Parts: sequence; structure tokens; C-alpha cells
Amino acid sequence: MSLFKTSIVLVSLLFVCIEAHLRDKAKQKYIGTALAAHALSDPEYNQMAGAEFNSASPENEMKWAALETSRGHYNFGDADKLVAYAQQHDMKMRGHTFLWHRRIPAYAEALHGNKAELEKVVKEHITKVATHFKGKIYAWDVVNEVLNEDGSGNKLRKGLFLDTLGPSYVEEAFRTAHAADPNAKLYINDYGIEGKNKKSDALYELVKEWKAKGVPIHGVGVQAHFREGGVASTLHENLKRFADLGLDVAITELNIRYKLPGSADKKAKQAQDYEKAFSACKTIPRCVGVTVWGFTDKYSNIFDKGYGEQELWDQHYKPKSAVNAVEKELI
Ligand code: 9MR
Repeated sequence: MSLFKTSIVLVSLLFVCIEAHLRDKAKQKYIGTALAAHALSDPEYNQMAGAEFNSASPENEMKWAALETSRGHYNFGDADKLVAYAQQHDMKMRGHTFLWHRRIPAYAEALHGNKAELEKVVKEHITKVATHFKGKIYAWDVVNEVLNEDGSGNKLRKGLFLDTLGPSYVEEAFRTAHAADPNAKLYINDYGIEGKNKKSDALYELVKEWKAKGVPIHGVGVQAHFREGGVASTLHENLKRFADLGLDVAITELNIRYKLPGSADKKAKQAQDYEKAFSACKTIPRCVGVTVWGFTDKYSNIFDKGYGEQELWDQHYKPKSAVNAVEKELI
């Protein structure tokens, strides 16, 4: 190789080495992303996830219907793949999730009204999964989206679990998970509880009750799927009140979508919104980290028609201005 070519190679290598990555600044609080097993075969995705983030959450791979396709038949392949990736890249791994009203396998759904059997399969499922991943999961979303919208009644969402098992199923889920993996931090995770409102007030009361009863709950996760301009103005205050109860708090599924088509102005506002969300966590010691729900628009779950481009990098892995904005808020 000529001296000229050698110098070019060395200079490019130097650039690769000194290029800043988000995780380099996230020392006190992690910065995480949801990971999708299928996307890891995309070399750019594979390289970037571990370079930029020091925590990962399985986007779908640890949901009940993904892991236990029929009663007692488990398929850990994709979830194990994600855990191995996280370990290879020195990332924390969050677990998501044992109980959710979506992605329930048909055999469990069929137990509506059959308390004894449903209790049994829930316990079997949580125990089997928590034991399988024991020691590898930093924090589990034990229950996801179990709150009702207005904090009425027993504050819990109607459906299979509440109807069949009664409200104590949540406490029971925490106890079962704790027995199987005593070192994992156990979270309740939900949407619509980012700011102070009826739903988060209801959660606040529930968490106080559970703590008083000795239920092994250690954290509250706020999902934070926001629309443009929609970052809750009381996000910081709300996270803080849960932290003050002696719990860890985390933003678990952040993204900020805008109405398509995008524009430079929308991207600039999106950057401010991302910054707002990260800064809400920054000054709360017990806010342990922020996870974005995917990092590239190439593999992004769009659930709000007409809205999109919600991740930090675009579909060609080009960083949006939000990346710089977020970097400023990392500690
Ligand atoms: O991003 C996930 C998407 O790929 C799945 O189709 C969907 C249903 O399993 O779940 C999405 O993730 C959700 C998360 O598990 C819980 N909070 C809302 C998330 C976005 O819809």
C-alpha cells in the first residue's frame, strides 16, 4: 500500500475511533433502545445499536405469545439472541413483559373465567421465563398497561386478568417474579402516566399501597410515546413524586412522532421535545435511564395513522438534530 493510501486508512480509522456515541456520555444513567431480533441481520443496525446505546429492551421477543406459543412450549430463540447481543456489547438488558392485555397466547385467553387454571398458567409462565433469564435481566416490566384510563374503581384495566383473577393478580405477579429472580428490579410500566393526571394519580395510590404491604415493586416505567409538542409538562414533577416514594423511575419507550410529511421545522421541534424528555430525567437521581423505542425510522412501529419519523435516526441511519439535542442531556 502506498504511503498516501496508508495515511488515508489511518485517518479514517482515527475518525471512527473518536466519533462520539451517545453511550459515551451516558455514564450515570443508561441510554437504551428497543431491539428487534429480525433487524440485527442488517449490518448497519447491528453495528449502531451497540455503539450508541448501553441498554436494550426486546421490542417483541419476550412477550408471552412470542415466548410460550402453546402451554408449556417455549421458544427462547429470538429473546436469547437479544440477550447475547446485549452481553457482547456490554449493555444492560430490560425484560418486557410478563403480563399485558395484548400478545396473550390463545390457550391463556381461553381461560377467561377459570380462576384456578389461569392463576396456575400465569405463575408457571412468569416463573419459567424469569428463571430462564435469571441474572441476565437488569429490570423487568412485570406488568404492562394494566391501569384503567381514569383511575376509577380498583384502578385496573378490565379484561382477562382482572375479570378472572381479581385485582390482587398484580401483586401476585410481582411476588412470583421476585421469587424467581430476586436481583431483578421489578417495574410497573404504562402509557399515559408520564405527566400528573388521573391515571398517574391512581398509580401513585396503588404503588403506595403495594409498598406498604411489602409487595416487591422497585420501579415505575413511563412509556412516553409522544406526539409533536406533546411531552407532558409535568413529566419531571411526576417522575420525582414516584422517586420520592423510594422507587426507581425510567422512561421506557420514548419516541416523538410528527404529522407527515416532515419538514426541517418539525425536525427542529422534535429535537426540542426529545431534549425535554431527557432533561426531565436528568436531575432526578432515581431516574435511572431513558430507553427509546427503536432508534431508526427504518424499523419503526407506527401506530398513529398519518404520523411518523419518530426515531432519532432516519430510515437511512442519518442522525436527526434530535441526536445532538439528546446528547446534551446525558450524564
Ligand atoms: O413496537 C411493538 C410492535 O412491533 C408490536 O407489533 C406491538 C404489539 O406487540 O407492540 C409494540 O410495542 C409496544 C410495547 O410492547 C408496549 N407499549 C406500546 C408499544 C408500542 O405500540
